[in-house]
Amino acid sequence: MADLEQACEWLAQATSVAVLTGAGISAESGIPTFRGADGLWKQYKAEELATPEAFAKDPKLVWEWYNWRRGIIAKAAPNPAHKALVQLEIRKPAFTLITQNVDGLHDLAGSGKILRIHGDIWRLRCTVCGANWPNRKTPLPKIPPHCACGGLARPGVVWFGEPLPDGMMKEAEHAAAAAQVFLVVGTSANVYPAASLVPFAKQAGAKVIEINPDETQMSSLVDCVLRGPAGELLPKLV
Ligand code: BV8
Ligand code: ZN
Repeated sequence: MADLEQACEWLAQATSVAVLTGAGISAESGIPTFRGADGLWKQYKAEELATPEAFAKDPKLVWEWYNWRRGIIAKAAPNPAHKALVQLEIRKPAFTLITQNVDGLHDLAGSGKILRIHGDIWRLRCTVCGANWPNRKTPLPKIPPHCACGGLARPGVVWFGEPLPDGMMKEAEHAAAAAQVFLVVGTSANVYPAASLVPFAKQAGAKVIEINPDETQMSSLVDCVLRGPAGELLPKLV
C-alpha cells in the first residue's frame, strides 16, 4: 500500500505531469498487446509486418493485418485507465499524454493534449501524392485501399525503421523534462526512441511511476512501481 500512497502524494503535489502509454493500457478494452500471448497475428510478429519492407513486398498481407486490428479496435471502448487520464488532464495545469498506441482510445475517452508518436490506425496516407485522410471504415471495402489519385494507400502509422513524425520527439522530450511526475503505463519499454523518454524524465528530475502488472526494461530505473492492471490502479491514483 505504501507505494500507492507515495505515488498519490507525488501526483497530488505536482502541477506538471506527463504520461507515456503503451498497448497495456488498452488490454482491458480487449485489444491484444504486442508482446502478450495474444499479440501474434497468423504467427507473424508485429516487427515483421509493421515495416516498409513488408509493405513493399506484400501490401495486401499488411493491409489484412491492419484491417483485422481495426476490426478489433472498432468494437473496443476506453476503459477506466483511459478515463482516469482524462480526469488527470483536467486537474493538472500542465499535462501531456504521449502514446505509442495507434488505436485512438485516448481520443475516444476525451483526452486533449495527446502526442501520437507512432501515428493513428484510423488515418490513411497516399504512397504517391502524400495525401493523408481519416478513414474509420471496418472492414475496409477494398484491400489494399487506394487514394483518389490512384496511388496505393498505407496506414497512417510509423513503421519500424521509419522516423517519428517531425518534431514529435522534441515535443515529447520537452513535456518529459518539464514534468514533476512522469507516469509510465502499460508499456514494456522495448521500442525506441519512445522508451528513451523514461530515463530522460528521470534525469530531468521527475518522479517516475510505472504502472504494469509485469516487470519491464525500466522497472529498475523508476522511483515507484505499481504492479497491477492500469484499469484498477490509475483510478485509485487519480
Ligand atoms: C526509428 C506503430 C530511426 C505501428 C510501432 C535502439 C535500440 C534498439 C532498437 C532501436 C533503437 N533505435 C531504433 C531501433 C529500432 C526500432 C526499435 O526500437 N526496435 C525494437 C523492437 C528493438 N525503432 C524504430 O524503428 C523507430 N524508428 O528508430 O527510426 C530513423 C531515424 C531517421 C531516419 C530513419 C529511421 C520506430 C518505432 C515505431 C514502430 N511502430 N507502432 C503499429 O502499431 O502497427 S511500435 C509498437 O510496438 C507500439 O506502438 C509500441 O511502441 C510497441 C509495442 O510496445 P508496447 O506498447 O509497450 O506493448 P508490449 O506488448 O510490448 O507491452 C505491453 C505491456 O503492457 C507489457 O509490459 C505488459 O506487461 C503490460 N500490460 C498488459 N496488460 C496490462 C499492462 N499494463 C497495464 N495494465 C494492463 N491491464
Ligand atoms: Zn494520392
